[in-house]
Amino acid sequence: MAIKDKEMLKKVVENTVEEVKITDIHTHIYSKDFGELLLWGIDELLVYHYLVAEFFRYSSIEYDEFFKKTKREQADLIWQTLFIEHSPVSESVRGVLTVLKKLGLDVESRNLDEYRQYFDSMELNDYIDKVFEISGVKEVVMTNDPFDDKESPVWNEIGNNDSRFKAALRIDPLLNSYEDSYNRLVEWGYNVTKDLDQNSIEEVKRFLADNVKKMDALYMAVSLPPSFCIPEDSLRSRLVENCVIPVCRELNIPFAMMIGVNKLVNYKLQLAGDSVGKGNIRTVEYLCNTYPENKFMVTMLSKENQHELAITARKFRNLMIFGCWWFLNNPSIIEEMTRIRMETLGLSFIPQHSDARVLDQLIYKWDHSKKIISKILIDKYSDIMDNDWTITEEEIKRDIDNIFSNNFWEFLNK
Ligand code: HDL
Ligand code: ZN
Repeated sequence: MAIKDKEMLKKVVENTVEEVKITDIHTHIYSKDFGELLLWGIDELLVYHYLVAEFFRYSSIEYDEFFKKTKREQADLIWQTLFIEHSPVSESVRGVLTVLKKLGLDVESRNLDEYRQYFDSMELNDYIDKVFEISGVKEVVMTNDPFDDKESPVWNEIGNNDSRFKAALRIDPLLNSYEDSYNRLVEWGYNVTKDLDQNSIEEVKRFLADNVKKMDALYMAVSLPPSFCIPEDSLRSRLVENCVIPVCRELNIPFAMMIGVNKLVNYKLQLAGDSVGKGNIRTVEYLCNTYPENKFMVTMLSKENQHELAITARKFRNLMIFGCWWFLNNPSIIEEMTRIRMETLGLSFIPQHSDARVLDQLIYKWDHSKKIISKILIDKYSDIMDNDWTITEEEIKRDIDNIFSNNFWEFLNK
């Protein structure tokens, strides 16, 4: 049915975005099969590394004294500092309130123990269903690391039995510290050497293919420093061009590069200790140009990389850009990035992923982003209506299904 006026437009876009079934293409959550690796509940929400970093801005407690505390004790400290002693206005802190409100809890009570009782009463299978239902997420892609000693036994003994959880093969240790990780491959029966001779190249390819098949991984992924550069005289450059690219092409899966992480600038903050740096867009250009038969998914961590990344996506149809990653996942930046992308690429990109580390975060990360994306879509449809373009409800649903899910699956199946 044709959209008659701007009031109808607003209602249709907001309702359609509210109802859309989302494919969340990058998360750190796990299906129930992975046991304690699946984090959920109020204390995990409170000790999320985004809140830990913010907590230390107010607290003079020694880092290791904090990390020695139990999660509950850490959560108590964070609740008192970031919610009670200071108003919870930052994105990840207010996100906790969004989760509580969407779950129907009494946010006004500020009663942490009451919230704990609610989560303690939850049965995990039912709670996973509830979180997917409230957030509108239909499926998530996990981050699956064969070098993780807690995760790999699950793949070897149980496997993933929840079809809502898809796999992605994460290879940071292989690409970013081969000199340390190669001996793990030797342990696992891959005949590789530290200097990555030709036989090692073939063995690394076998390792990659074996793991993609074991996990049924949808793509291969790696996070990379701002200095990431190809071609260059380095093990990482050789591994990407001689191992990752050929195996991804052979298996017809994308290679996802997440560029711009400065690891552990403050190691005492542990997971919260990473920072950001501007990446080199020339390397993205080089890979997309040199390997036209390969598919690349790219997200960059620096705000300063976003316009050139969008322009690069205009040059290479084998490049799919995605998400407002990590330090960019703030309303002011999501709005700017999504407007740049929609004005530059139309609807041929993936606007968001949650990066959720705690199951319940799906609720707030998607609630917050859907509101912003709705607003931008209304503006863009309104602009074309001003040019007498008649848009229909069906076309709006088609577009929204595309950016929240189909663009990903169609890119995989190209
Ligand atoms: O490397 C990554 O996938 C990042 O998302 C890191 O896991 C980071 O710690 C994070 O959780 N960002 O949201
Ligand atoms: Zn991540």
